[in-house]
Amino acid sequence: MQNALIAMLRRPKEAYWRYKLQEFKRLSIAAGYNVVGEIIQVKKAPKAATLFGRGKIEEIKKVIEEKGVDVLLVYNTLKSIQKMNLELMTGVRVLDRYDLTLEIFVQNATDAVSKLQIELARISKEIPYIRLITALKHRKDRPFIRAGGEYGWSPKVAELRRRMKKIRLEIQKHREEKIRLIFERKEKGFVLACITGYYNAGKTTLFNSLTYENKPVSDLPFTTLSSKYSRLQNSQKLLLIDTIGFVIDLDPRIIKSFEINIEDLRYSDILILTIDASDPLDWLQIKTKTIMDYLIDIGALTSNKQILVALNKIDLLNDRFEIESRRNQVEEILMKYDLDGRFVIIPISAKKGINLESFVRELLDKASRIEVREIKGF
Ligand SMILES: Nc1nc2c(ncn2[C@@H]2O[C@H](COP(=O)(O)OP(=O)(O)O)[C@@H](O)[C@H]2O)c(=O)[nH]1
Ligand SMILES: [Mg+2]
Repeated sequence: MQNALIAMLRRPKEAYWRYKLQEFKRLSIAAGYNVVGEIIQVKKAPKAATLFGRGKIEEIKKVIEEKGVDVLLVYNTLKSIQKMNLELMTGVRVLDRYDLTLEIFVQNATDAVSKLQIELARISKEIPYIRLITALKHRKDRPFIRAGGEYGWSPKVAELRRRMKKIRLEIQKHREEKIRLIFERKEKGFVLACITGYYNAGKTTLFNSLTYENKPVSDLPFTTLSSKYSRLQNSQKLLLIDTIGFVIDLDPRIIKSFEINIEDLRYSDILILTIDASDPLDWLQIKTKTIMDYLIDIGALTSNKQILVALNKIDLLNDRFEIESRRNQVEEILMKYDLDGRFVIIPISAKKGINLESFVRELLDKASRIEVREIKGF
């Protein structure tokens, strides 16, 4: 196992950075690293060429030497020049959160489409890096000629661009097929209920306990990459879908490269928003807001969508009052979104099987409303 040092640059007034750091640590572990330390720099603005300041880099170098670090994991998203300089200065491999997320994806991807999507995300990050290296090389070869755009070209980049184009076409084909399948299911009379939420909220646990499935469950991010489908127990019509989980500060480029999985969220009739009720209150609030904004961004919160909130892991709360208080907090946040009464919050424990009957009752109730609507032709 490789030793990793985590480094983060945060603004003086940055909120929730402790949780973010904690989450980044989970990502690092999920990618298979042994985290040997963390270094944080508090700074108003990052250094253009190195992100961290000179003194901080010296400190990082010292830890790398002392603890036998193989790779530096940087919380922030690095520009190509920053990544290159940090690698040169520290002598170890440098990954930012984008690279790290992709590493986990690579390890967990089982199907061809996920693999293609990952390759695309990889190449789009690799191109500016290669262009930078090429430009610098030219500058060294011909010190009196200024490096201009003309040096940005390299046969490798051209090849990657061709590959990108090919992958895009391929993904587009898969995507059209996927959308066709979704509509075919709808025409057959299925109601689609898509489980969404943060990683570790208990989405897959809920999916397993409502179906006859036994999909892998884990407390690490991105265990579930491609969507899984299964019928609700004792139901002919309700199809449950388990989807990829969200993490905080998710790079929009990564969301975009996982476009195919997002179609499930867009076209489902019901969204089951799974929330970990055992999180500290402020973290629960920011996560709930963030996911609502993501859902709006990707076009999943259309006006016809029914929302069922699974306030999960209530077995970890102290008493009914605490459950009620969490429920009120979530309700308060959701009231700010223009959902006019299209949501219900049900406290449950997916793992312990608490309150699942009422959850299923609500789910079927929502499903029946969708059927009525469709028959009436709305
Ligand atoms: N205590 C408790 N743990 C749960 C509950 N639901 C899920 N978990 C645990 O939370 C972790 C993440 O579960 P998983 O279903 O993989 O979450 P996902 O990432 O949202 O799919 C696992 O360790 C589960 O055993 C619950 O209701 N109560
Ligand atoms: Mg899962």
